[in-house]
Amino acid sequence: MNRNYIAGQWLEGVTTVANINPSDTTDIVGYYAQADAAQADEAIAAAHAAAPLWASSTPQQRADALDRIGSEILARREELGRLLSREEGKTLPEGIGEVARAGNIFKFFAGEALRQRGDKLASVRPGIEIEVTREPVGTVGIIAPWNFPIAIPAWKIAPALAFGNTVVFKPAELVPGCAWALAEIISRAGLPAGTFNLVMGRGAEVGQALLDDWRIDAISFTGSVATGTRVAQAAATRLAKVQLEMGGKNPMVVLNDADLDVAVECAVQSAFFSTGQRCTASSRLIVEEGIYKRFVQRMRERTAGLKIDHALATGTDIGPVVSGAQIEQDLSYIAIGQQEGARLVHGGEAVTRATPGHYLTPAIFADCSNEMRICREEIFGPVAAIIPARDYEHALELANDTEFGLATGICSTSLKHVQHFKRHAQAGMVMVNVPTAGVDYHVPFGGRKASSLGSREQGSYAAEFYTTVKTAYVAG
Ligand code: UN1
Repeated sequence: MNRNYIAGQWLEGVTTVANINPSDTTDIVGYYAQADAAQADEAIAAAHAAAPLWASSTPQQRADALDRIGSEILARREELGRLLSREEGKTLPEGIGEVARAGNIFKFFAGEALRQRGDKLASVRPGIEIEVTREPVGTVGIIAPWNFPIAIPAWKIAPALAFGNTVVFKPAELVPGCAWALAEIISRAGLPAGTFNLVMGRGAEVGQALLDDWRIDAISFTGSVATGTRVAQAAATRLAKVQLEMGGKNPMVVLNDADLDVAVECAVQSAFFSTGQRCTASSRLIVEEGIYKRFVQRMRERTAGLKIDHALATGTDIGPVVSGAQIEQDLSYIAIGQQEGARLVHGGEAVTRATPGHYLTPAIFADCSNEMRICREEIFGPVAAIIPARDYEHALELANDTEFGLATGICSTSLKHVQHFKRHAQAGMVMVNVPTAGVDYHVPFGGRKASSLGSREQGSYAAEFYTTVKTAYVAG
């Protein structure tokens, strides 16, 4: 049984849960401790008590610890990638790729710990000098989703530690395996006891404890808009710093002058890979009339050639949906799309394979209207809606007509339209002739509107959330 890590000790939980493989529901990945609110309280107390010591650690200590963590993750990428794919259901190459990303993130923030920034300025008053420096925020509560079981925890935990904060990490209930493996690696990196704590458990209990406790100075959350809104409300009540990454309904615009191969590849990858379970997935494909028929045809052909099977089987392109509840949600949206009058041109069916798992063929809806629920609400599954557009201006209008604003894409060979789109797309990230999903790890990540709240994650921009600025006035 895999235990929680609190104040430098591995502790039993109050209960345990089985971690079930979505590719084969008879396969139990392991049993994991479940903390309750009292144990979350212990973790918060430990992190709070450890904060002054870690805040006064040297940049070298922090860089060394993060570098050690990153090196071990990278060295074990095959093994951890297999664990990730087994518990979450993305394919093995995707699992290994994600683990490598997590390792590289720790390496990047090892460097960031050393690259400190500050300003020294003259005052407007005589004889006074000003210094602007950054200090740790204190203790950070990290609440992660299930769809990137190691990369998202990495891109929150690494900057938190790099900038001198202590951490209480609550992973998603569906993916304790990678969270535990990551915690185990961190536990051997030489951090003082209490600097990093793992509490696995239910959102309603452990997550809520992090939201409500005054000793948690900042909360970084990735998940749904509904939960994110509750996180923001709780943080506002006690004026805690908050950073939210939530949903998307990301558009991919395909213009008449697009390279059709590139456009179809971008669409298929963004919409269906990782089983469409990415907040950066392209779920609305907005296609100009002149290329519309050919695009729909090619998209169907390419999707029909994809192999939907066990995440660990060789040659699988798309693994299962993560859970029974999620496939129910996907299927109910597919039914809604049909009721709304969208034309289902491919897939959308629960299918069986050699092992019992949550297998769903990717669904392509054509002739959609942007007003349909399948074009407005995040489904978080392999469901793509193709929407016809009269011309570029109409496509841009449709792309921006959404409550979300995470990633947006355009496939075109026209410099004029690409430049215009980059400026006028209402999203945090714009992708030109590349998929909307699958981002780099060293540059800012985040969105606008209902997709994000607070400052950006990743890259040097992460410092904004994980530090607080101090302005010192010194008279000589
Ligand atoms: C990616 O597309 O590479 O939950 C990352 C998500 C995002 C991460 C996407 N926060 O899907």
